[in-house]
Amino acid sequence: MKSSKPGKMSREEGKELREGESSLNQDLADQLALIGSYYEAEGNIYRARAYNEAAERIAKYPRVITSGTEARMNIRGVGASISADIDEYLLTGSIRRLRDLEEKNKERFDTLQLFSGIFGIDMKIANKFYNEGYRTLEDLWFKAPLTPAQKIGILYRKHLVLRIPREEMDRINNRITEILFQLDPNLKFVIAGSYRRGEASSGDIDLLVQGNGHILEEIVEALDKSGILVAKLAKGSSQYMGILRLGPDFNAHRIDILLIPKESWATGLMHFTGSKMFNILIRRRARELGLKLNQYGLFEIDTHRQIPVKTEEDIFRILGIKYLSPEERTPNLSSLPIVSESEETSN
Ligand code: TTP
Ligand code: MG
Repeated sequence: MKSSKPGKMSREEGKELREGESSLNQDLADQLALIGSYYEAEGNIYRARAYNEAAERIAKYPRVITSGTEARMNIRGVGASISADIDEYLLTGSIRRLRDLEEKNKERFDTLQLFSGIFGIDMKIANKFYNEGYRTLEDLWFKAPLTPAQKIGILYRKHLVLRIPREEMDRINNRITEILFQLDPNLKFVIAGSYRRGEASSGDIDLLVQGNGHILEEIVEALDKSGILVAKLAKGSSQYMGILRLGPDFNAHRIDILLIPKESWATGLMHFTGSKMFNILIRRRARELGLKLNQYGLFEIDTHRQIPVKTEEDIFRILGIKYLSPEERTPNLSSLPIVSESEETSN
C-alpha cells in the first residue's frame, strides 16, 4: 500500500527497489505470498508452501514476467495452477483465488486491510500481527511491539490516506522555498513526483535536493525549526522520510527528502518525476540501446561507463526520444515518441 512504501529507504543499500519494472514481479510475488498466508491459516500446509516458495522465486526472477508459461518454464515450483494465477494477474491485475480466500476468511482479510493501511506496516507485518492475535488498532497500540514510525503511522493514519490538493502543494512549495532560500540561496531543489507532472493532487511530497553530505541534516533542521515537520519516520545519509503539516488547518502528509549528487541530478530528477510507467518505458528503451538508466545515472551495460548527462533533455537526446515535458509523462503513457532516423539527420 502506498502509505507504507517499504522500498524507499533501500536507496541507502544501493538497491533499486523503486525501479518500476522490478515492482511488477514484486507485486505478483506479494499476491502469491498472500495466497500462501491464507492457505497457511487454513492449515493447508502443502499449498501454502507451494505459493510461498513460488512467491520468493518470482521476487528474485531477473526479468519482468510476461506470462504464466514463461514463469512455469523458468521458475522452479511454478506449476499449472500458479501459472494460471499469473496469467490472470497479468491480464486483470487481480487473482480470483485470492479474492475467494479473502471472502472465506473475512475477519483475517478485514484486519489485514486495516493493519496494512498504516505507514510502516506492510502485508507481511500485518500477517505477523494477525497471527500473534492482534485484531484492532488498540491491540496494536497497547500490546504490539511497534516501531516509533509505526506508532506515528497510527496517529496520523486518517491524514496520510488523503491526497494533497494542488493548491496546498503550491503552498507547501512556497513555504519550503522560503525556508531553503534562507538556509542557502544557492541550494538547488525541486518537488518532483506527481506535483512536477502538474497533477491536480499528490499522494506525498517528493523533495529532491542537489548535494552531498551534511546538507540533509541542515535542511531537516531548518524545516523542523519552522514548525512544519511534525514527525520523523526514518533517516539515512541521503534520504529522510517524515511527515509535514502546514498548520492546524491542514492535513499532515508524507514527505521524502532525497539528496541527489550533482552528477546524478538529471537522472535522479527524471526518476523521481516519474510517472512510474514513463520510467518503465524509458528504461526499456535504454536497454534496447545497450544502456542502463536508473536514478543514479546512465551507463553503458558492457563497460559500466557512466555517460555524463546534465539535463533531462540530454537523456532524451541520447536515447533518441522526443522530449516529453513532465506533464506529458503521464501514468497511462503506452509508448515513447522515438525520433526517426530521417528526423535525426535533418536536425
Ligand atoms: P511516488 O511519490 O510514489 O509517485 P508519484 O509522485 O508519481 O505519485 P503520488 O502523487 O501518488 O505521490 O514516487 C515518485 C516517483 O518515483 C514516481 O513518479 C516514479 C518513481 N517511482 C518508480 O519509478 N517506481 C516505483 O515503484 C515508485 C514507488 C516510484
Ligand atoms: Mg509522490
